[in-house]
Amino acid sequence: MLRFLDSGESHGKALVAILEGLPANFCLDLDFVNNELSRRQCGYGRGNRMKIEKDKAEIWSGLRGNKTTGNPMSIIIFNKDYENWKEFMENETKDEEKIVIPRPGHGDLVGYFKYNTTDIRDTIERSSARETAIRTAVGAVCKNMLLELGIEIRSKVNSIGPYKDSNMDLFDNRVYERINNSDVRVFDKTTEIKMKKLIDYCKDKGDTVGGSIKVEVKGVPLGLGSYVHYDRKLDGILSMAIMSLQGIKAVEIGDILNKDKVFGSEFLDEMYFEDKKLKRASNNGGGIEAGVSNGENIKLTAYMKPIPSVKLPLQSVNLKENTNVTTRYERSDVCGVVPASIVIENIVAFEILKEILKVYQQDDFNKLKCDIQKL
Ligand code: EPS
Repeated sequence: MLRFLDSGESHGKALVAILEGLPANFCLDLDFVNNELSRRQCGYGRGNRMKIEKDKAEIWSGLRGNKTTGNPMSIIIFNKDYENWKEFMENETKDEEKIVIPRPGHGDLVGYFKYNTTDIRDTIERSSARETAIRTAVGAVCKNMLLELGIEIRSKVNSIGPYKDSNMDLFDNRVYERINNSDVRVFDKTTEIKMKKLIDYCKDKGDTVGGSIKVEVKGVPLGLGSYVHYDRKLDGILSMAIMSLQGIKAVEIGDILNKDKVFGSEFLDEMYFEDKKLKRASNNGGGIEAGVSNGENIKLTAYMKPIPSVKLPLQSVNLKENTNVTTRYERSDVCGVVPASIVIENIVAFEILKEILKVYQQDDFNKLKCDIQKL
């Protein structure tokens, strides 16, 4: 089974992961992985941390040359900012420097009580979205493999604050090029201007803003997931994985929130044969029926709340003194929706490859490729 564990603190030496269960004999393109890492670092609304880091993945095992061996793969990304935090990270915090005021919406309060810490910094270091760098690297290895199997994952920003982009075909290359060249990953230029103005406004005011992301997967074979048990349903597996991304509060599969398609007769994806090929009149179900991929594109929308580190003081508490106070400021991004779009592509890549390997059970990439090509 394909699985991974990752570790590392936001300002620690490095982020690391062990990815196990990859088939052997796949030629990995490390530049592809590093390109995903730099895509994750981009986007309007990023904070100053991204000026410090230039994320690069090193692969320390699981490859010979650039070929996978079937051995567990270890991936490492060094944190450049560690140099600035070294003293701090290697020593216990002095009492007067301990963080005891939680930010509403972050892991601060729950971490403080759950792990019985005296310093919220212990929680911040791991709950930080910095962890998404290593998760992106893991997913990018899978995404690279999926591309070789003819499966492609694309994404765009759907909305930031109240502004919504047009619903475009992500697999139209001209459309996608424009989205990839947009600082906020949208198609409409006027929407882009409005979104950027909103982010500037938030930055000046000391506030943050959320939004939503559309992801689509093309080329997924019919039959991933299963309806026989609750924990094998592909829609559940994908939404759990996306939900685990920092800040995501809802996941939509297909087009269920579309108020124009209320009735079954409007929403359901009718079938017909054309030139002996089974076709669908629509894809409102998002490519998954009864927890199983049906061969149509998988369509997902993820909804992200505003980042909890706001400069504007919010009402909070001092957990050491049991008093009412206002929050302290922690460096952060203004808007995390653009990087989340890239992270989600890679989270989905890991889950889709995992499900493919469950169905096709091949340890050799070439055999896996033959199986998929036969379909
Ligand atoms: C992030 C690194 C973090 C944050 C951000 C994402 O770095 P630092 O805490 O040093 O500024 O900028 O994390 C959050 C928004 C968060 O709430 O934790 C990154 O690498 O993407």
